[in-house]
Amino acid sequence: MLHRALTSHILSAGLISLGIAVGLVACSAKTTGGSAVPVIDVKATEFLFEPATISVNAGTVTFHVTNVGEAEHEFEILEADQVVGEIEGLVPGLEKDLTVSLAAGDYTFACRLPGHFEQGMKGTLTVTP
Ligand SMILES: [Cu+2]
Repeated sequence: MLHRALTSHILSAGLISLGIAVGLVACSAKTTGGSAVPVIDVKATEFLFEPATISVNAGTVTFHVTNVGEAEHEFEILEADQVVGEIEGLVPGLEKDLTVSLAAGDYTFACRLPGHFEQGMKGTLTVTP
């Protein structure tokens, strides 16, 4: 009798802590403030971005962009032809953060300095709900 009661107590305690763990994971993935903002590292060089394809969850995202090239670049996030956020004046060696709040949808990112976009400084950004 005692053994049976103890077992069911342990079992329900296990289920409760599992529920808490799942809740925490779901929560941190959706958090829009605090320290849980995902950081995406992007490298800019002549004449491309690495990676050129990025996928993130909707919400607040920080893009940490480093110019590893030898020319000045910029990093613009666009939804159709609307600029959602940008980093300008990214001289060689400089790294800058851009934090934006993104709704689900298809975006592009680009360096629109003369000739750069045309030579391949662009990428696609997919934001999933
Ligand atoms: Cu550029």
